[in-house]
Amino acid sequence: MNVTDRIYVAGHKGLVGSAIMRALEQQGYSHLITRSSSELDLRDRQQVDDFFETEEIDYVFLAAAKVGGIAANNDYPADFIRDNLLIQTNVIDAAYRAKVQKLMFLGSTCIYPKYAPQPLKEEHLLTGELEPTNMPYAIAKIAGINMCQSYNRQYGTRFISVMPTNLYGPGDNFDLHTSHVLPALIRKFHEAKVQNQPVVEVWGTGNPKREFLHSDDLADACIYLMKNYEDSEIVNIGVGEDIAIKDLAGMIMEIVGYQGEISFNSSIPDGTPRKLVDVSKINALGWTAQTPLAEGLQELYRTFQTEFLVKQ
Ligand code: GFB
Repeated sequence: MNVTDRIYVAGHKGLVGSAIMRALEQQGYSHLITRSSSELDLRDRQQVDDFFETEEIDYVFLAAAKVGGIAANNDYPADFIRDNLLIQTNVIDAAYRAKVQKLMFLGSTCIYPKYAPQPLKEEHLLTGELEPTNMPYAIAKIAGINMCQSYNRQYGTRFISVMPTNLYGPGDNFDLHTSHVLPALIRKFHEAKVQNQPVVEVWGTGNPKREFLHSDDLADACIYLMKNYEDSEIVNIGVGEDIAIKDLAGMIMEIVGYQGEISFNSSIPDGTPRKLVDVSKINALGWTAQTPLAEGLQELYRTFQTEFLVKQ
């Protein structure tokens, strides 16, 4: 990938896409192509075909997707499977027909089987039952990975797929119903502090474990793999360490400076018990995550204050 190549970042306003944009800009890439969803509806095949026909794109980061936390996945299953299947099918197929040099598809570690052995190795995909709360999302993402592999096999394309662990960073979603756990807890503890609430509710039992990767680290890994990885097999992107939700709540409580109590609402699902990724493959390829969780959480709290609170 040369600095003058024409690079399309699909989903450039999202958590992942915006991080990839920042990293590409910093590294001097000068032909970045973007479209907002109002300019180009990726669910519309004709619009996507017209866009690829006119733009002469060399590289694609396919970071456009409908995403959300455990509640959003559970409540909007039809939207998650339909929108993701449409977006990825349209973009992958148009990229093939427009002869782009290379495309990266973003999977997720939440599409591994619910009870896969830990740490999750790339070969564990499709070896067991999925987590019910996000099965529609997982089935769409698995279809996307298989579509890239099938196109490579039949058409000789260079489409690669990566499996990021749970992400956080600038541009995160702080909506309490649709967000992931990190932004949700930052907002809940902050609001409880300023409103002097005695108790903060954390969903589930607090026992599930999750691994968290800063979106800037993910972007760095994606660009690194776009330049250095050619295989059809998926690659995990993570830090290789996880934390129980109850310990995470304790860390966030301290960062925010909240001094009340935590209550666990076990009537809300825990989701997958654990999804620690095995990062030995990406480490062996020459990439390692850099941002420690404590540092990233402090930054996310600042992001919440500067990006979210000021708009309230
Ligand atoms: O981040 P999260 O929504 O996504 O939840 P998943 C992680 C864990 O935190 C779950 C618990 O066990 C939640 O029950 N949790 C505790 C909370 N308090 C809260 C809260 O206030 N808000 C939220 N959201 N969670 C998603 C998938 O699963 O992971 C998506 O559903 C996606 O498809 C994403 O791939 C990476 O890790 O459970």
